Amino acid sequence: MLNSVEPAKGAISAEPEPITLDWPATALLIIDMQRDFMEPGGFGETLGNDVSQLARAVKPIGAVLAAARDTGMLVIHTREGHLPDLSDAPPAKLERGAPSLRIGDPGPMGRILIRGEAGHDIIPELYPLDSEIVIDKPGKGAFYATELGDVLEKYGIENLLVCGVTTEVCVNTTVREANDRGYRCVVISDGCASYFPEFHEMGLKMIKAQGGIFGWVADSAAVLEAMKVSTT
Ligand code: TIU
Repeated sequence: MLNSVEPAKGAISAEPEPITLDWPATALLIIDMQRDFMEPGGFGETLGNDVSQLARAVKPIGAVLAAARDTGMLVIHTREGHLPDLSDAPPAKLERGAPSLRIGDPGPMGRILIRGEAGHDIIPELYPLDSEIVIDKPGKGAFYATELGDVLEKYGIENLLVCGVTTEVCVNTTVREANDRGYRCVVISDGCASYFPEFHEMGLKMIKAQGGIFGWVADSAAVLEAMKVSTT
């Protein structure tokens, strides 16, 4: 190939450049694959969104999750949501916009974006195993007001494979938080989705631009190939 460097064996073919990860120091971080965002009647739809836009991320995430489980990689799932008394929900979030239902209102899957309700839980296809870590977060970023930083330190994690929804909101916010804390983030492009396809595309571009200003972007096939080569 002209003007291109062959990636090292086991490297992920990523943009802006291939990256080789120390796999024991790598975790899979799956952001907010909750019924509230993915299914009709949840928080995402109350904001006026077409939730069917997010379905495309489920299969690629499922494939990487299966590989991570096979290799014993640390798997962390996050969920955005609030305590039933809304004490962790700032008025600025509760009052925002003109949704059809507000956070805490009763909906078809229970109270909107409230911990413990059916809509708050993770979709069955990607449901966490008992051995996996679930981080409940009140904000868009997974580090804000959570134990995520302590968990990553405890397990000696330096690198994150990041996927989930939505690309430009909770995925991007979390990647920016992680990048400032010194983690190398590889965002799985087809394992993320947005209600707005153009925001998905730009959200990924923002991460990998300027030499990877926030991290790297690779598709699930590239991540799976590197995981396979590294463990065989
Ligand atoms: N609305 C939207 O695109 N996303 C969120 O509110 N939260 C997450 O991205 N999880």
